[in-house]
Amino acid sequence: MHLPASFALVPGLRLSASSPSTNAELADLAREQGLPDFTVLVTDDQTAGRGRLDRTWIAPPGSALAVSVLLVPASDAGPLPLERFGWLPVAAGVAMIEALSAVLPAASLGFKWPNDVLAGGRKVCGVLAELIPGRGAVVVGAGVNLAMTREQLPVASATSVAIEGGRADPDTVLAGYLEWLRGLVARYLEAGGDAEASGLAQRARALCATLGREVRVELPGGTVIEGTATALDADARLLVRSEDGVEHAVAAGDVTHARLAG
Ligand code: BT5
Repeated sequence: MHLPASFALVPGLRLSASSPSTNAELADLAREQGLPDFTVLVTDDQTAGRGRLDRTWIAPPGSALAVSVLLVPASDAGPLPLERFGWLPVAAGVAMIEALSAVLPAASLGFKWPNDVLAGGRKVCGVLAELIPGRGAVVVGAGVNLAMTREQLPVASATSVAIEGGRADPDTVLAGYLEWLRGLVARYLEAGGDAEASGLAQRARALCATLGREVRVELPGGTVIEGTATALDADARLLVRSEDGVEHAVAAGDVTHARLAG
């Protein structure tokens, strides 16, 4: 892969011909070597990609980018408190949407809370944030389908930049993503982990296709909540108001959007 703009932004970028999982590989390196903040590992051939909750992320070689970024979030006030880490994968989703808007119509892009970037209502990118316990660090991984053809789609709910009619250029998307992610996270930390003050919350709300929708949320334990997604709270949790008027704050779960009427 030829990635001049990405290397110009992140000179230490680690480009791998192949990796089982860029998240797993970067987390191992960080544990062994204590890598600096914003170390980036990229490949276009990920052979054992991970999704959330032991699910798999599948992309044939050359059809998609797998990019993982090590974040060690801290400001003058000290390390970012763990409960504020929830905004980091949201920042990754926002950054990917901003990057993809260089190659696809911005109006077709949005994200399904917490981690699916959608193009034309289908999943073009998934984000997986994995904490490195005891280090105050997190690996934020994103898989984005670029040149993937219809025949290569792993599931019917997926799409790619090429299928949506966009220019599937890895360097444009990667450099845009890294630049946006670095900027969004820096502003978030400068604001002391206050997503409203940094502007991240407003941007996320504007791009979140989940807010205002009727949703079904399956929590990791299997409990299901149905209701209206009303807001993102100060820790990036999704607030869902069920029919009985109770507001539930959801930190992790699988969201299904009900179809819009009409
Ligand atoms: C995710 O999980 O969407 C997170 C995916 C994160 C992948 C990146 S790639 C770089 C880094 N290294 C890793 O090992 N992982 C990260 P989840 O919400 O659990 O969604 C997983 C589900 O998405 C699967 O069960 C499939 O239904 C679907 N899926 C799998 N591959 C896909 C693809 N290429 N495009 C769209 N959907 C896919």
